Amino acid sequence: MGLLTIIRNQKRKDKEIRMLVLGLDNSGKTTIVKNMFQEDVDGISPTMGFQIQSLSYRDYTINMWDIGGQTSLRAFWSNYFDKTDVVLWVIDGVSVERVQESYQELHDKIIEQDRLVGVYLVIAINKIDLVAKSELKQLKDKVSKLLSLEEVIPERDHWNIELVSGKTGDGIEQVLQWVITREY
Ligand SMILES: Nc1nc2c(ncn2[C@@H]2O[C@H](COP(=O)(O)OP(=O)(O)OP(=O)(O)O)[C@@H](O)[C@H]2O)c(=O)[nH]1
Ligand SMILES: [Mg+2]
Repeated sequence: MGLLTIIRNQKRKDKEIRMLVLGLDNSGKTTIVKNMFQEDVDGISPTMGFQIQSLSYRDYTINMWDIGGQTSLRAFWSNYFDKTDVVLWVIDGVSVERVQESYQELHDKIIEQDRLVGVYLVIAINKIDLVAKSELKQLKDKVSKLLSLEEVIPERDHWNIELVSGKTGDGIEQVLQWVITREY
């Protein structure tokens, strides 16, 4: 292998991003990931373990780890933490009664984990196809206030909140765009 090839390969390797897709069961993680791959988003079953898929996006390869969110599976999340660059935390935007549970799990299982210090965090408020357009801003404000990320993650460029729909694909481009414009 020539030197140029080695350098080129190294560069390509450097552009790999490891992203964990986490959040409560039924929040829509698998649906969002399938949408990113332009796969059929109907008839998806709960994820019992995990699935890895690599997405080529612009110059990057995003290795996405879609992990089951059921209560019994959450104890295993930490098995996947090593070398993580980004956590995509998915919240069901229409399941108001579970937003508090989501907040609690985000805190306990992600933000307070020493092994995830410095990792970028993107929150996807999902299922916005079920929310009236006129209520979207209010929804985002409400979730942002509840999460109060500016208090726990002082670096403002380390977290972001987007409104998305895994069904229609709305907002997903913005999530990916944000992810690839971080510093790795
Ligand atoms: N209307 C609507 N439904 C959605 C959306 N995203 C997911 N769903 C539905 O929500 C349910 C759960 O979706 P999944 O993608 O399986 O959720 P998950 O977070 O992967 O769940 P676990 O694998 O159990 O952790 C399914 O019935 C999806 O069709 C969305 O953007 N809009
Ligand atoms: Mg799933």
